[in-house]
Parts: sequence; structure tokens; C-alpha cells
Amino acid sequence: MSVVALIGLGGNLGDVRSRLDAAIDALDATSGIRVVARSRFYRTPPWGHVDQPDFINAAIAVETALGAHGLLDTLLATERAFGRVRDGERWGPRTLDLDLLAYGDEVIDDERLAVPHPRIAERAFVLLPLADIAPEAVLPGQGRVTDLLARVNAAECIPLA
Ligand code: A4P
Ligand code: MG
Repeated sequence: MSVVALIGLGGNLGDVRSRLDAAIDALDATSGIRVVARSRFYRTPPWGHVDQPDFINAAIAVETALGAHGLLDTLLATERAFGRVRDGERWGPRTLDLDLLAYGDEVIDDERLAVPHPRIAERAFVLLPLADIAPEAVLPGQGRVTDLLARVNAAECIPLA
């Protein structure tokens, strides 16, 4: 039994592109996870606290035999392995951020996990890479990726060569 999950990646400290590449490879090498699609990289202006460096964002689709919470644990462990230090500042600078955007068509909202990720519809830096890999995906409670993307301002998010 395998489920397709969508994962958002981002960071804005150090050599982010290399780190995102390495994180994607590490996830693909994890038992029970296979990367089946990856987006382009985008340079995106910081959302939330704007007084910090630009981010690089991407998205991947994986087929996974892990449950949603097991997959979240793997994402958190991968963040730690790639040097993420949690200093408690929400929306502050980070080396690697991995968000579970969607897990099949499941809706989960408990103390550890909210899926689909609750803020996708507001975020061009999530929707633009998602539209590369899953334009027709319908996020339960939010809508179709291309429809959501049409409603945000993505003009300042630049695909990298
Ligand atoms: N958690 C609950 N649901 C999820 C989920 N679907 N995916 C819990 C991942 N984690 C989830 O995460 C805190 C806890 O959320 C986790 O331990 C998990 O149990 P965190 O990554 O420490 O929180 P955060 O990232 O500081 O806060 P938040 O609200 O998740 O921030 P985001 O949404 O990750 O945003 N601007 C640009 N341009 N690009 C970016 O990538 N990222 C952020 C951070 C701000 N501005 C940005 C970007
Ligand atoms: Mg996060």
C-alpha cells in the first residue's frame, strides 16, 4: 500500500540549492520513500518576517509506505540532519524547512500534524513549485493547485535555471 505525498522544501541560509538537492536524495534513500517528481527551484521573497534573506523553494512528490506521522518524523529528522536549529523564532531564517503539504487526500488535524498544510493557499512560494509537479491536485478544503495559484501574486518568485 503506498500513498502519494507532496512535500514543500525551503531555506534561506547558506548554499540552499545544494542542501535541498542533498535532502531530496536523502529522502529518496529512506526506506519506504521514493521520490517520483520534483519541481524547479524558485527564488522567493521572504513571507512572514520580511527582514531576512530571500528563500529558495521547491516541491517534491513521493510515494510512501509510511503513515503520515511517520513521514513527518522522517521530515523532522532530515531537517535536523541538515543542520536546522530551532531557535523558536517562527517564520525566521532557516537552513532547511520541510513541510508535509498533502498526504493522499487525507485530512489530519491533531497536535503534531495539520494536513493539508493550512497555509498553502496564501503562499505563492508553495503553489508555484506544486504547480510544476501536481497542477491538477485538489487539496482537501482548499482547492485545485492551479486555481489557488491564479489567486496569489507569484510575480516575484523566479524559477532558477
Ligand atoms: N506541523 C504541523 N503540521 C505540519 C505539516 N503539515 N508539515 C508541526 C510540517 N510540520 C507540521 O514546524 C513546527 C511544527 O509544526 C513541527 O514540529 C510539526 O510538528 P516548524 O517548521 O518549526 O515551524 P515553522 O516552519 O517555524 O512555522 P510554520 O508556520 O510551519 O512556518 P512555515 O509554514 O514552515 O513557514 N518565505 C518564503 N519565501 N519561503 C519559505 O519557505 N518559510 C517560512 C516558514 C516563512 N517564510 C517563507 C518560507
Ligand atoms: Mg515548517
